[in-house]
Amino acid sequence: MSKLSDAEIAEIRDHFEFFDRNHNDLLEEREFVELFKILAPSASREMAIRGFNTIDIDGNGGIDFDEFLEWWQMNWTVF
Ligand SMILES: [Ca+2]
Ligand SMILES: [Ca+2]
Repeated sequence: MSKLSDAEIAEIRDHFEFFDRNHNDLLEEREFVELFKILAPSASREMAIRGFNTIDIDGNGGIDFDEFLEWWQMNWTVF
């Protein structure tokens, strides 16, 4: 985690906020599916949902910024 500079974190935060369409500081499943479609256009909806469930570590139905940051640092690996 500490490997990221403030500028990098700010950039990731921008991505997060861009996809957080309803601005509740969580990426819900439908928001994540949209993000995933852009990152991995050939991936199926099932893959996106599987990824969502993996990234939502605390299982509260949304990806918060900490969860997002962790995932981002794994280079979007989920499967
Ligand atoms: Ca949201
Ligand atoms: Ca969560």
